[in-house]
Amino acid sequence: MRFDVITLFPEMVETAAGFGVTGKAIEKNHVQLSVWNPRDYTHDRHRTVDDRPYGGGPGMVMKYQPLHDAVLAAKAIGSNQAKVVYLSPQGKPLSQALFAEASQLSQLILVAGRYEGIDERFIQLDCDEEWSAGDYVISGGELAALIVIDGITRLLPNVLGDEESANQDSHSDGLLEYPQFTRPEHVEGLSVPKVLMGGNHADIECWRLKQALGRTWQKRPDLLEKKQLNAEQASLLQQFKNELDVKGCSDE
Ligand code: 4GY
Repeated sequence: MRFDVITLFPEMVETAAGFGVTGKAIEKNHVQLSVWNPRDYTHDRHRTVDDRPYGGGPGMVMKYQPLHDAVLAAKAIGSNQAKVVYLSPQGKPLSQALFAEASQLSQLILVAGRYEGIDERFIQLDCDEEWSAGDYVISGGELAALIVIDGITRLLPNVLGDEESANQDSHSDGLLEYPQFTRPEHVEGLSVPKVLMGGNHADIECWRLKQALGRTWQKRPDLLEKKQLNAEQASLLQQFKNELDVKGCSDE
């Protein structure tokens, strides 16, 4: 899969993507990443990429033509089935499901805006979709584009090692992760749950599922409401709640 990012800050995207899982995936050619600076597609002496908003108001707006020509350049390099996505708070919220679907694409062109935004006609004419990293405002689309690149890259074949991807399967199922512990056994009077210290793998699996259900119920009840629990899951969640009641009783 190839990613192309249209950005006024190409080094920001290339540098950040060069670390960790995405960095390795690029190194090993599981993904290609190219960055395209709209400034390189201007024709005036000042390499102007922005202009004042029609109708007045504060700030500047990114001009259509440099963005359009940057997208054309990115399209010319890939196959002819590129999807063009503009990152903005007005887009469809990012999700694991959106990443899974996008991981089937051969080319994803991500457009990172700056200033007060971009000319609306570029969104209308050149973009297939608009995606949002969340209901907040950041200073430019680059960080959102990096989230997308990271989230999709880790789903591509052979990118994660065996150990990492096994974990992926069992918990991309709409539940939060179970808690993790490593040495030492005791930290500031807090010890590791006993079940994890023994080698009973069935008990450990059961405990982890119970924790995943319990934490999702505690921290993200909205996720549980969307999910239909099977009999085992419902029973484990009930156990989690019962155990909380017992521990919370001052006589225990
Ligand atoms: N949230 N999700 C987001 C954003 C701000 C274009 C400059 C977001 O994706 N992008 O907050 N972007 C950008 C939008 C103009 C500011």
